[in-house]
Amino acid sequence: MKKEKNLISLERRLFFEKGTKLAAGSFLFSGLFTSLNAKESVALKVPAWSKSLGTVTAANLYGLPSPFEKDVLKEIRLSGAPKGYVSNSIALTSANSPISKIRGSITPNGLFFERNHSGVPVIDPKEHRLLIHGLVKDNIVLSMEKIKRFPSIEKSYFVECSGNTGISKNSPPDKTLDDMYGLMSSASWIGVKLSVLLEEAGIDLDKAKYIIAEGADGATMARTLPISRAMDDCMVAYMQNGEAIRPEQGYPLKLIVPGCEGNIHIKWLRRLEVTDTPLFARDEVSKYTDLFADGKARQSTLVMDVKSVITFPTTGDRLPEAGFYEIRGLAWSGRGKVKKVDVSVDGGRNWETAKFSTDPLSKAFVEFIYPWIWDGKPAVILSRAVDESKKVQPYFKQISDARGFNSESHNNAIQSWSVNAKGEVHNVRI
Ligand SMILES: Nc1nc2c(c(=O)[nH]1)N[C@H]1C(S)=C(S)[C@@H](COP(=O)(O)O)O[C@H]1N2
Ligand SMILES: [Mo]
Repeated sequence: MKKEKNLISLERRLFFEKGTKLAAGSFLFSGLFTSLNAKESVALKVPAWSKSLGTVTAANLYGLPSPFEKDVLKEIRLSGAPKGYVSNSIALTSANSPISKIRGSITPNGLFFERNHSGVPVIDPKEHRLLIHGLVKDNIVLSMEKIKRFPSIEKSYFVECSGNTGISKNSPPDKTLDDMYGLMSSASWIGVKLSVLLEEAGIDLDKAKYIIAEGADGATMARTLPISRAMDDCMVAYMQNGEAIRPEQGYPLKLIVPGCEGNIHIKWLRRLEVTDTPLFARDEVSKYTDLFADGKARQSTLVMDVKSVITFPTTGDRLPEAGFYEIRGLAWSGRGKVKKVDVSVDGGRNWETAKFSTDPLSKAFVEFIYPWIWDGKPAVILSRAVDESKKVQPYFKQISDARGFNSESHNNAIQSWSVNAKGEVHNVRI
């Protein structure tokens, strides 16, 4: 039978790839496939939708997902606004991406996470301007039309809020993957390199040390960027996964600072000032700093360190039976490409290297996959990423030993999930 042939070759592949000492000829996937064979007849039924006309194409001029996917939505977290923020509505603050329900290295635009300090402004691109001034030869004011006439590039980069997976004293057993990891997303951006625009304005590279970037929203959010980074891989983006940047992500213009904390990706970008001193804005001296146990705070952490998380199976999932499962997850690093991801299914005693679904790109998400035969016994599964700068993802204890529990941001710890004998998956900290 064809199915059994596939089964055997899949099993062999697994056997040789993993080099495990499985008894030759054992049916690793038998549970999975025989149950299908028994329940479903070989001849396919002709369903109702094969016997009638579909809906009118023009009924939906902006494509939407299948109505059967309607629970795949962003989620507003009821944490309220952080202290010190002017916000009269929870909806003004943030929405998590449903990480557990999507796959791969790109986040669909409609499911990209949101973090807004004063809501989402509605900006007319015809009226929007970008001012470049300060330590430049000429102050320049650019319309969107002019910006789009500069040579452009396309790059995939992740954006992760520094508060993603916030540090907390207790392992939060009730917290799900989406609760903890939903403040991150990844897209393919098209825009102009920031260095091209700064050079156009005639940046004075002898004096310039920083760029202050400011948004056009009610928060006029502003951050300071070191000049070395500004002249490296930053971009001023106007397209997100092939269409105009979504209003929630900064329409019509977003500053991309690859690999750095979400907060410095200024949305609704309207001003770039070349300076020799940092701005010391609220969001770089009060928020987005890391408060250590001794009361001292680290500022300008900026880079998001190497991190990974298993996205299947995860909290809320229930494995229906013992047998074959593909463990999968996401890995990323603000310092370049992810070099490898190791997976352990025994609480970190033994590790094996996972495969990638696609080639890792610098400062972008990559999906890792790892074949697993669950024996039906309790297990603790975890992943650990290493990047090309040789940084290794730490255990939570290493982070809390160094920093204590005061800081909320920049937690890139290893995440573990436990699977009990019933196949139920929970959040555990080991
Ligand atoms: N102008 C402006 N830029 C902003 C913000 C904002 O409120 N206003 N929020 C910042 C924060 S804290 C994060 S994490 C990212 C979130 O980007 P996203 O909403 O496109 O996912 O945008 C950053 N840029
Ligand atoms: Mo953020």
